[in-house]
Amino acid sequence: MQYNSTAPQTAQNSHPVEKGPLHSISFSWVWCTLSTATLANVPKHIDHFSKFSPSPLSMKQFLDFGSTNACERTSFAFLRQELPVRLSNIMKEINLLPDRLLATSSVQLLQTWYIQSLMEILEFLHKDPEDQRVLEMFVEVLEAIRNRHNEVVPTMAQGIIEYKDAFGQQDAVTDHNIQYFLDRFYTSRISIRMLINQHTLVFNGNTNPAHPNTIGCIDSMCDVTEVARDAYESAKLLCEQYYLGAPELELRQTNANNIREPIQISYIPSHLYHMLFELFKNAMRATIENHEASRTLPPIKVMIALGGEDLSIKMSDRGGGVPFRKTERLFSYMYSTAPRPSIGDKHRAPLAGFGYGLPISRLYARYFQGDLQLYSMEGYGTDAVIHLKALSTDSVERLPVFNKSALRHYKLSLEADDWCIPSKEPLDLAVYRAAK
Ligand code: W6P
Repeated sequence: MQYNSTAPQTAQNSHPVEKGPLHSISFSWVWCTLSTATLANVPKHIDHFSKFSPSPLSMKQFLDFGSTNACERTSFAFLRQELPVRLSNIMKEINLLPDRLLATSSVQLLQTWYIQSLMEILEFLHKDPEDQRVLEMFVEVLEAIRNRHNEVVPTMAQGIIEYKDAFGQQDAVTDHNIQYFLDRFYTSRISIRMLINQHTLVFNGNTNPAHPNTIGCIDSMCDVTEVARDAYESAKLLCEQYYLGAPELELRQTNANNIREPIQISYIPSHLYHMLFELFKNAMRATIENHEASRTLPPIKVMIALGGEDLSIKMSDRGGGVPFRKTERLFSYMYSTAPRPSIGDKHRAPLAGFGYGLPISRLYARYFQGDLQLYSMEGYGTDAVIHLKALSTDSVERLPVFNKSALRHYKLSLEADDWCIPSKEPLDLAVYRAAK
């Protein structure tokens, strides 16, 4: 089974809400592909559309839209408003990044992509939804936009590297701000690609005969166990290539609703696969590196449980674990941004982590109101748990919105901590005894 991302759309109105102060974007030579008149209006458009809050869609809305009365015109009318809203909201936040990060060529390039894509969608605001050629052109433009943004994650990572190289490891506040921004930025990207994928897949007329329950990139009967086995097999191949062996998989499951039924939920198989593949790679690497001396490898144990509200997946390894103090780092973009291996770098393990794999997997889980958490016991192993919503009515997009409260996060400055700093020196109690 292939796990290509997909996504649909639904009709909903966005409601204008009061937002924080407006920030104009700065111009740069890289935007020379757009006409002067268009360029001059960019900040105006961003200001306008960022005043709307994104409209989160539920899994059920995505599914309804793609199935029964799928209406391309309605989808088109929704997207030509909603995509500019989501793009403009995050463009406002890009502009709040530290000046020295904003000024890197990577972030500048990335901004040109966002501006170009925004302007291309705005072209459709005056076009007639009843015209079939308009609808066809829209699909083509969306596909071009998706391709334009393919390299956003490594490009942004490159910007962070340039920033780190120039200014050294940053303080905790910068680190926090970058974490806050990237979580929102990548979530926004996931959601925009979801919308684009659903529209282009649903209205290109090609249903997948192997998966009749698939609507765009959503499988209304996504078999979680099957995806877990697939992810295990791919990670195992990589692992065997590099380490000449791989831990076994022990998979158990329980369906509390009906013990005989397979575990199926409405979900995006590619998102689930992405998360599980990432967790398997980490678990395998930890297991092998922790058992180099022994001849047997402890298996990776996966437990899948479906309840009335949650679908939970726990993956347990005996890879020696991570000290509690360091577990947060596994999700830190700043901390895990290392220069990309040059082409032909044979020394880099294919399983080498942690990169952006874990933080982005957590974003996938959170995107539909789930989560991904790590519980590690140093000296023993790690449990990684994915919680997803079992009901399609609970699976609603979790989207960032640019407002006053978001703005406040970026304006946080370095203040004294409100918790004491533990002294490294032992307290000299004799001083107190003498004072009595
Ligand atoms: C480890 C570190 C880690 C991260 C994610 C998943 C599993 C594991 N195991 O030792």
